[in-house]
Amino acid sequence: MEPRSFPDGFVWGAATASYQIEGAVREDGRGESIWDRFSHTPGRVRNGDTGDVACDHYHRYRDDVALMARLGFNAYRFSVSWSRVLPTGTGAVNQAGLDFYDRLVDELLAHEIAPFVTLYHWDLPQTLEDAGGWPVRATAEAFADYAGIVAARLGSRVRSIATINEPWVVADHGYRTGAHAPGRSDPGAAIAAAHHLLVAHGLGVQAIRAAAPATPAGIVLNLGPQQPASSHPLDLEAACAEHDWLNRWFLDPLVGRAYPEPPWWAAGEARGELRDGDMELIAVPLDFLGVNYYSRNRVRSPLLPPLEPAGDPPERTGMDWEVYPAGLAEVLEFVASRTGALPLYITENGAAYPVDDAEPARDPARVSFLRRHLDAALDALERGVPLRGYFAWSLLDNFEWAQGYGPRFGIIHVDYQTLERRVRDSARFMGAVARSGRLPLDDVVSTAGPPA
Ligand code: IFM
Repeated sequence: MEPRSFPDGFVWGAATASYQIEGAVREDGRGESIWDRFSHTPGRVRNGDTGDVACDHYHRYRDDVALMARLGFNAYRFSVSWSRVLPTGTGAVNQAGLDFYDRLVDELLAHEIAPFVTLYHWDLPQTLEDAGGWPVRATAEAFADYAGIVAARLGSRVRSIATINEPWVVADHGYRTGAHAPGRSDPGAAIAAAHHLLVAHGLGVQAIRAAAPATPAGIVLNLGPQQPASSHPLDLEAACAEHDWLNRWFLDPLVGRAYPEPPWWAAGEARGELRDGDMELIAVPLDFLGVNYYSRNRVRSPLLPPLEPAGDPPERTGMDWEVYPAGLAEVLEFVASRTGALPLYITENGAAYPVDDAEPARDPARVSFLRRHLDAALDALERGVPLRGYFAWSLLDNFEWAQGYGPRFGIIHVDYQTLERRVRDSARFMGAVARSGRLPLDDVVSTAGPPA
C-alpha cells in the first residue's frame, strides 16, 4: 500500500483561541470578558483555574510562530479577543489591543504562515453580558461594529475571517446548561442567543465585506454524529432531536433552510426575537465553512433506563470522548450535502490525553488519533467533499474552559510552572504530513528533519 496524498495547496495548521492561550488579561487596556468573570467565580472552573496567565502567548507569540514555522505549518488559526479591541464591547477602539493582532499577523506573514482569524471564540465583553448578552439583539449589532473594525485593520493581510466559533456551544453551554460563561440556565435565553449569534454572523459578514471585500468570510460549527444507543423508537427519536439541535440548528439557516423543530427542552419558548428579513440575513452567501470535529454521541432517551454495557468498551480520549474517526467523514459529507461546492476546512480536530510526566513529549495516542482522522479526511476528499485544509486542536496545551488546565490538547506541551514549550511527537508527525502532503501508513514519528 502506498501512502495517501492530500491535494496540492492543502492548508495545514494548528488552532488556538484568545482566552485559552493569551494570558495578559489586564494589559494594554484590555477589558473584562465573561470568561474572566466566570473563571474568577468560585466553583465555576475546576481547580479554580483562570486564563490570567494561560500560556502567556501574548508575550511569547514570536517564539510560538517560530515553532510553527519550524514544524512546517503553512497556516495558523487564532481568535481575536473582543475586549482587547473594544474593552466594553462598543465605543472607542483600544488601539494597543488591536496592535497585538497586527504584530501577530505580521509575524505570521514573515514566516509564510497564513493567518486564519476567528472573531468570536466565546470571550464576550462582560459589559455586553451585563446588558443582556447574546439573548438580546443589541449584542449582535455590537458584534457587527467589532467585525468591521478588525476587518478594516487586518482584513487585507489575513487568509480568511470566521465570525463565530461553535455558536452551538455558546448557546447551549453558556445559556442553557450554564456549564460555560456566562453560566446561565435558561432555555428561552439559549434559543434567543442561538438566533442572535446567527444574526451577528450575518451582520458580521456584511461588515467584513464592507471593510475588506476580498477577504473570504465564513463561520465555524462543531458537528458530530448523533446515533441512537439502541433500535428502540424512543432512542431513535432522541437521537434525531440531538441531531437537529447540534447539527442542523445553525447549519440549516446558514444555507437558507428553516430552523428544525425546537428541542424538547425549548418547547413553548417564545421565539419573538425572529424578525422579518432575519432568515435572509443569516443565509448571506459564505466563502467557506469551518467544521470542528471531535467525537460521536450515542443517544439514550431520558425516558428509558440506562443501557447495560455490552461488548468491549469503545476507545476513549482523556475527555472520555469516543474515538470515532469515521465520524469526521460522515459530518463532512453531511455538510457538503447542504453546501455543495463551498470550500470546507476542518478548523479543529484533536484529543486530550494524560501526560506521561517522565516523557511529556511522547504522545503516541494522539499521533494515532490524528493519523486515523486524517485518513478519514482523505476518505471524504475521495468522495468529493471540497475540503481545503486541516487545523489540529490545539497548537499548545491550554485553558480548557470549565475543565481548567487538566485536559491537555496540545501538540506542543506547556509546562505551566515555567511556561516552557516542548514539541510533542504529534507536532512532529503533523509537521511531516504538512511538509510532504502525504499520510504515513503507520504511527511512526520520524525524528529526522525539523524541528531540531
Ligand atoms: O478547547 C475547545 C475549543 O475552544 C473549542 N472546540 C473544542 C475544544 C476542545 O474542547
